[in-house]
Amino acid sequence: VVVPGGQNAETPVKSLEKCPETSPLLVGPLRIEFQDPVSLEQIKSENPNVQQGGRFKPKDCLALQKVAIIIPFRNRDEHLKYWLYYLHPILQRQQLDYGVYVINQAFLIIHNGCCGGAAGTRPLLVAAAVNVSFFFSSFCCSTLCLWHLSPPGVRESENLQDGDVTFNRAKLLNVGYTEALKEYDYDCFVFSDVDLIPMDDRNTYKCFSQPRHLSVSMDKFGFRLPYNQFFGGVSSLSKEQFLKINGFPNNYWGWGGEDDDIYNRVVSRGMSVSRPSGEVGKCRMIRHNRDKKNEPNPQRFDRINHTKETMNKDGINSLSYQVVKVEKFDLYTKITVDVGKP
Ligand code: UDH
Repeated sequence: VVVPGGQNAETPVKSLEKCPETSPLLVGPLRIEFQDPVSLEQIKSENPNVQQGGRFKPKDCLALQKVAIIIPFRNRDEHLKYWLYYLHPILQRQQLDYGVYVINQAFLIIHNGCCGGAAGTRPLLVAAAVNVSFFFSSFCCSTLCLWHLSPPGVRESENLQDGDVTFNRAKLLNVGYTEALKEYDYDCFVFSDVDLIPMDDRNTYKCFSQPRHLSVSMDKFGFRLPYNQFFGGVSSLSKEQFLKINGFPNNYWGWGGEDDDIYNRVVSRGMSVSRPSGEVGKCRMIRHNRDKKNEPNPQRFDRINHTKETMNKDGINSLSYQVVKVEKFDLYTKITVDVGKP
């Protein structure tokens, strides 16, 4: 297809053809291991076509989908390096127009008088943070003290704390969906744990006519589905599918249950879960100990019994959070957010 309007009026530009349904660049099974350390410099130099913020689109064809990859995150930098090392080459071979968004959970404490700067006149703004603010007022200068001006003439400090509040995976994924859409017109969202790596590049990180579960045969579970309704690890939903289920629940604090709630949402809206074959869906998980402040959520069993009643009011329509920082790194965009506490 030739369209007018190239570099000058006489030079027509060849418009891009759509990429094929199955990328010709795929190689199939991959060797995945976590013995040797990898560095961000190495990953960057091996992926010269990845743009700042972890963006890529194929040069020779028009990608079929615009995919935002959303990773819930806190204190897993080693895992993230392996994820970037393995996934960037795979996603490029899959000919996707994609961006990588790491949604980092932090807890923002705002108070004044920190770091010896001009003391503000406003009282402590975040009452919930008082119990830890004493600790931070002693250490903030050497840790994570951000300065900003607000309102005019009043200088406040904001302390970021990253470990003391219970983790909330599903809420971070809702944040990722919302923030990615502010940046680009994504039509597909892949939600991936930071420690899961596909072992076959035919497991395409894109969306399908039904919500998709991609991490179907994890080494951790003996390369089998642990149970039929399992929807944890890596999944994809189109924008339309995501909105049909009102996004994900915001009130699962701690480990477990939120993936089952998402499964219930999908089914209760008349959709089903699509999956690759067990062979193509093989993946490795980076072994790790249980994280601090991500203990099993004792309320999860009760909550997943009530998804149908709760999903209309708890989801993307009730999401609230505060963006603390957006950082554009070479290989990914890191969005640090305060999602509150239980
Ligand atoms: N995560 C962090 N930091 C934390 C906790 C969790 O980054 O402190 C993120 C990370 O992306 C991780 C994901 O949340 O990969 C899931 O947490 P996890 O790795 O502790 O979960 P786990 O490996 O679960 O235990 C994988 C299968 C869950 C089966 C659930 C059955 N319903």
